[in-house]
Amino acid sequence: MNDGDKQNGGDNGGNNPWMKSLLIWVGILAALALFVTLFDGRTATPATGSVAYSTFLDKIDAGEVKEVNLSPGLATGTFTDNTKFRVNMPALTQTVETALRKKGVTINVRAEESPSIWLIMLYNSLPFLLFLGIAFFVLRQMQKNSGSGAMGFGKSRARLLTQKEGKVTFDDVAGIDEAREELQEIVEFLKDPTKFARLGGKIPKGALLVGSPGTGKTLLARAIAGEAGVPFFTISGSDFVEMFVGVGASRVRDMFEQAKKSAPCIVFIDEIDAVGRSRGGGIGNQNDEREQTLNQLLVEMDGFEANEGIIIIAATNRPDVLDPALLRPGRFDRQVVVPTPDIEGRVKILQVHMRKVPLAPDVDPRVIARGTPGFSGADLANLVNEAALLAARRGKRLVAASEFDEARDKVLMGPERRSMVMNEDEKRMTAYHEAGHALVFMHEPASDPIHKATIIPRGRALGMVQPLPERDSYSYHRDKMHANLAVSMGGRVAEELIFGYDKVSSGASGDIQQATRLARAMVTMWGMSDKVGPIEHTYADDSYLGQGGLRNAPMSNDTSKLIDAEIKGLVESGLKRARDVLTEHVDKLHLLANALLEYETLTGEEIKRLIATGDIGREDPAGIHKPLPAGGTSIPKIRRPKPFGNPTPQGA
Ligand code: NHX
Ligand code: ZN
Repeated sequence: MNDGDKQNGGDNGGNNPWMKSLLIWVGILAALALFVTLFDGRTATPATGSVAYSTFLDKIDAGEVKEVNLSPGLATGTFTDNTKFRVNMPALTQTVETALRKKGVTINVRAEESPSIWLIMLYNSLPFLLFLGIAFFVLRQMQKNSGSGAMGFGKSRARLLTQKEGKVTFDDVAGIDEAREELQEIVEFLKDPTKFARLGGKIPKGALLVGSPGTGKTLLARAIAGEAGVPFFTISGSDFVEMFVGVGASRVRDMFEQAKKSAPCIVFIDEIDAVGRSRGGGIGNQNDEREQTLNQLLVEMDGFEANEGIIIIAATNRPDVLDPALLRPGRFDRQVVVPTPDIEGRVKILQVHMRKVPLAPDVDPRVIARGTPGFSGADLANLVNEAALLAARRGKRLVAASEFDEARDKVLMGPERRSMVMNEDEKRMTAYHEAGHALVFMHEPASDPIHKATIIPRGRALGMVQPLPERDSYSYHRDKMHANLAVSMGGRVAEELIFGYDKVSSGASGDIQQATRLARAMVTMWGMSDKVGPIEHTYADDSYLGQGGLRNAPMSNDTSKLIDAEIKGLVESGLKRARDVLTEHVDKLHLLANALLEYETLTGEEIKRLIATGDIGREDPAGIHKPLPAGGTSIPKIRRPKPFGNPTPQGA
């Protein structure tokens, strides 16, 4: 599903030249200020022809001064030999004047040179102008950032999606059939409101799409608009939130006004939790503002008549934090869960995205879907894109299964680290560790089949064995749990068996963590320990199921000890099962480890064949898989039975 192509409206400023000219003007003003300061007569010092005051006095007494022009602080004039002079004067000029009078020198007095009134005004208003300029600049910037520059502060930033901006229909929405059907009804309402009104039915005012990120909420909303053929306004909850109290509320008001003008229409509010959080939490400005915005939203939703033809669709991935008032009938009275797709859903989603990609014949969407449990629509879109990019980089014309495989590993675990320097001993250790996992897999019928085993480092792991579940499983049984405990321990046991007690490595930490979590969940959540009984002790963290969160239940010391003992017992029973298998089949362990050292990656089928016949049955044993060229693994062209697996290093 092609989620997240939210539209960006047309406004992208376009006012840069304007901004530039403003900057230029500010610059000119600053230069002018400097100029005026520099050339102001009062601060200038006379340079040429200047004489000392004492010399000037001597010249007067000697009768050598012909004419003097007096101005405050300065005297200029000519001596009797017709040379010009300039002299700085003290404030009191009385003595000089008396002396000059005595000698009969012509005295001109010049009024203080006053700059023009305009210059003074300019000079005095410069700081103010500068400030004004900057304020203007900042304001414009703010307005621009707040979306449509032409509009005011309190205007809604809802954008109208028109048909030509990539029309989406329900055909583009795959893998979430229930959600789609639920919303198809809304399309019916919009197409023929009277049909429902006639029987006294009220068209719902709002629907809330609830689902994890990337599951296709936005896409679904756009599909409704595309199908109904009505205007579709889209806005994000965070668009309402502003620093200033009241702005958000006024935006809500404006948005509804806009919507009413183009009714029937759909208003889509993405990430509504940004405004719709439960009220009354903290204190402060930010909170006041959000509350007012939310109140306004509630008021507006109550305000329009049900048959006016405006339907509000909101999306969130946190329905738990929403204010209960929003969920009341008459507002968002329909909640549509958009789940992460199941295996069938993933197949359909992959098919949608693969439409645009030239595929090699060995690509089977179902196989990819099997290997990607928990992927959302957006994750799958990303996977297809990564595979296409990879194929392009390898210079291929078609995107093959090997590219999808590599893309998936890359998305889940990071890129391969072929450049990682590993010495022979480390390689051998890794090979035996993975061979240990693989061999236990083969001898535990309840475990998933193997997709592949590899000793090519990727992400944090030096090597891994990937299982490939046949289907998404919704329940998980005791036999499989025990099998997985044994499989997890297989790596560690193989290390110990081959290299000795003292040579066991630290690398099994991931395996140990996985086994411990599984065992803890078995004891404290699933009632799989006879001694503890079917009692929930959710003191344990339940991250094994990916739900996170730590809850506390009171528990006695004895219970706590018992639980720990039972967990230990379970993990150790896995250890024993692994040890039994690997001791009995050491020959196969060597065989597998050596094959891994030689080929680096083996498929599940190859491992099976190797154990059964002593040969992996590869068409070109020396070719395709030998020291690989930069660019990555190419999986050999044999029929691959059960490719792909899940993200954990060894599986379990
Ligand atoms: C290290 N890494 O840290 C090196 C680089 C024992 C052959 N010194 O069990 O790679 O030792 O079956 C999830 C994913 C720990 C959790 C990766 C926890 C990696 C992986 C450390 C193989 N395969 N261990 C494994 C491994 C290591 C580690 C993880 C994890 C090794 C083992 C990592
Ligand atoms: Zn391991």
